[in-house]
Amino acid sequence: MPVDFNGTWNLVSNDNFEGYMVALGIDFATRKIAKMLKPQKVIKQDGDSFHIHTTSTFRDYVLQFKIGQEFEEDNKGLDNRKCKSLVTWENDKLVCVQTGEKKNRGWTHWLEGDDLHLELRCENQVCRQVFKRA
Ligand code: VLP
Repeated sequence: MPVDFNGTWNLVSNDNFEGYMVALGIDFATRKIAKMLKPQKVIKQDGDSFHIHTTSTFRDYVLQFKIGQEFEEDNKGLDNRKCKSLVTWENDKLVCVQTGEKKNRGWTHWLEGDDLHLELRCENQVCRQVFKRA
């Protein structure tokens, strides 16, 4: 059975989001707002096609991709830097490498018990987020 990420997920913890945002060059005023947010993720998975909608009261971000197919990502409303992104399976983890101006940029999603985990990486910073089903 492949892992099934489908569902609506609410953020319950957000470790070192500040460090991750600083590494991305997000300005102070935006960081102050962003760290108060409790974003929700709506994930639609159909085979190897994914649609991940991250919503919040401040900004939304939509990401659509197919496993193994590199695409241009604009990061609009985040740091607005374009990068080339590639998502692959590493065992049961969804691993994204975001190649561009920022070194070591990417993220990993996985399920652990009933929780959705997301690790966000940029340069030497790692942010760890945990989501629970809405
Ligand atoms: C920018 C950094 C906060 C902070 C300012 C705006 C969207 C995996 C992947 C799918 C992400 C989320 C990245 C969040 C980086 C914020 C607005 C917060 C709400 O998720 O699920 O794109 O990369």
